[in-house]
Amino acid sequence: MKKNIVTVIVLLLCISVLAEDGYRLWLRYDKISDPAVLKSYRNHIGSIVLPGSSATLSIARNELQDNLRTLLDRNIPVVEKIKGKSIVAGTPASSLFVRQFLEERNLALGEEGYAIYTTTAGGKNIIVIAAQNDIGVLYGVYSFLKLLQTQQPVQALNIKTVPSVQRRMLNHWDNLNRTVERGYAGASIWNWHTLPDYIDKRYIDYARANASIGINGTVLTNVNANAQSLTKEYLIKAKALADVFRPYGIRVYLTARFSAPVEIGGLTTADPLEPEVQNWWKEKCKEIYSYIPDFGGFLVKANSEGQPGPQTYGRSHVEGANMFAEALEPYAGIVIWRAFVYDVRVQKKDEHFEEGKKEAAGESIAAADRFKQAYAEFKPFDGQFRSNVLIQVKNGPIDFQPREPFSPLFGATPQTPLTMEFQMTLEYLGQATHLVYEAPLFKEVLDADTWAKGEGSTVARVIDGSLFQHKISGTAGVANIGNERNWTGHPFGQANWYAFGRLAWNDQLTSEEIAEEWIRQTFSNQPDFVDAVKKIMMASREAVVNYMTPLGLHHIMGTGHHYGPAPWVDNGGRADWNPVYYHRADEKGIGFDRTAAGSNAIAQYYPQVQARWKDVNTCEEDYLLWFHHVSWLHPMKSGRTLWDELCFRYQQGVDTVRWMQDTWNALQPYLDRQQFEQVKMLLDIQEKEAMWWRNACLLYFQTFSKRPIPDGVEKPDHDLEYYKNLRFPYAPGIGGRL
Ligand code: BDP
Repeated sequence: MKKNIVTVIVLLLCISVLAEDGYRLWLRYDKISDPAVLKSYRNHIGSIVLPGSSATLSIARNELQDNLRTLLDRNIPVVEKIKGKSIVAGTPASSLFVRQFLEERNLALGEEGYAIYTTTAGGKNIIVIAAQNDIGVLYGVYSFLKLLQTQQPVQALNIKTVPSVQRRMLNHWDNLNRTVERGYAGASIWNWHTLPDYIDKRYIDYARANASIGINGTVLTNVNANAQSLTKEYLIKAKALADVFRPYGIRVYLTARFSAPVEIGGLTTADPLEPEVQNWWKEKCKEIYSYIPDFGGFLVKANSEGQPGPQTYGRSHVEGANMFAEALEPYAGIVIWRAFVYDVRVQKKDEHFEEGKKEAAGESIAAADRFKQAYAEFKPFDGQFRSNVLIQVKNGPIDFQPREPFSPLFGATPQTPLTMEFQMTLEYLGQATHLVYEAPLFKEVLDADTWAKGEGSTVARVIDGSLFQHKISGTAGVANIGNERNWTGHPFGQANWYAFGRLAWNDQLTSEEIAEEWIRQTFSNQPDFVDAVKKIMMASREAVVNYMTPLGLHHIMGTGHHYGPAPWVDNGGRADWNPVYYHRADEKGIGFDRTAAGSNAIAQYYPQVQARWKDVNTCEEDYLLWFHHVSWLHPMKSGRTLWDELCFRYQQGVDTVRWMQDTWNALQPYLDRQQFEQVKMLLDIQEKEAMWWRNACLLYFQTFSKRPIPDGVEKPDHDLEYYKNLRFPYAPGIGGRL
């Protein structure tokens, strides 16, 4: 009996060790499951020739050897001499063969690009992974391993790829006490307390994961910055991380608190025009570069949501940003200055409510509209920033909503390079409990045409610098990473990290292609499984739009924590923190009039873009309530009234989640129990919350529309008061606010 119990315990332990807990991300490299594919790989891969002793080349060699061993279930020796079936990898400096190969083909691979070709050496077939620099070799190695993991043919390779954007960065909103602003996946992975002496294995695994998708920068600290991170003590800690990341091609950046010269420097002012302040930052940069010679630069949130900035001293964003730029210039560092700003004049709630009241009385239309602020503040400065300044713009004009029109700043500043800011942490899209694949959101924005220089002036071309011929380019994603075992809380959160990196490297990839790569590496190559999961992922973004904010509704989430529906909230600290400010529902209709008759925010777009949205009768329905206050009885394309359509969209969102649940449940045979159960439980929460969103929003909006919920839409199971009374004092993600 006792023996049996022991056996059971041992078995359970083995299962739990073997269980797929998500830690390995998309870098699993398990044995190729398809015997025919495995055989073909074994026939084509016989040895590794990867000379060179740099840290990066050593990593590349080890990655290749270690992972080929598990993928092919046999040892692939590292040798010096090229033979048939060799994989030859290197740069012109590390390998004569690669030098000749690149010279013959004249491939332009730039600083970080790589080529993977099937070619011949001495009449024998070999595979070459070639790059100009060591980091390109490492990228090429990960890319080659991906081909194997996704079971692609390797007989006739001719891949050549260079990144779309230069600075491909994660932004961590991590605080020094390990809380994470808008973090839903545990504590910060940076353990500042034990740095610099203790190097957590996670730091290395983090670097590997990022390098495998081409991410080459990380901002370690929250945009709501803490000056302490710039003290010597913390710089030494940051240096330890930079040392770990460097061989993986990843540079470290820090957020700079504008008032740091006062807070940690003992000065009485942080005025950017004061020589002593300028000097303080120059000395600080000198110090930083003495620890981290390849430090990327500063990310700055200034004069936004209470953060100090140049306006605190009567100076402009240009004066502030250029002060940092000058201090960083000798070291080739850059300043990434955020455009997520609020006009200081909009700080008093009463002003807004006064405007709102006037508007309701038909006296005047409120010109104030948070939508317009970033453009209004930054467009006039175009051409005035120093050449190492990038302006970082959130994808939409408000704040990471399930769907936003692209920010009108994209295309509006021909002389100023702009960085994209996406958010993987899903603050407003179900956080880490909803399955939402963001690549379609990213693509929708990147592919949008700004018309800045005629047709084809896409946001992607603004960002990659090609539209206006900028010398620097960048893209950033607010990380969804924490110390949860599987890194992102929701196992599918990993797909958003992955998709961000892949699109930063190649903005031409489709959402489907990226999903497929990720699924095959993360779960399984079984075609039926891949197809089904891809369908779930591709449907998920539209689902969240429908059950949260259909038809162009936005920012109607619970104030503060942004968890759950709260369209009724009207007592937030600032008018534009209130859902009622955004949906403007009344007896006549719903939506924010941003046409010439309203706030006229639409005028910030080029005329061809305005044409997409300016007429209530032809406006794309996905954006309708972003730009128009629309009658409840307005006829929609479906033939329904706006009210009925709204109800149907909410229901459709719920129905899609149920379809996702059914589809997932049918996939159980393909999955490890833990993987299956985890996602199943989360989808159950998602369904519950989708119903909550539908019920709460429809009941509330019905108090204005005064119309019945149409047949075919499930009736709410509680009354409006019930939903209004729900409280979430411990909702995640805000604990770390400074
Ligand atoms: C909002 C978040 C807030 C961030 C802010 C920002 O709610 O926590 O500090 O954006 O981007 O989305 O600065």
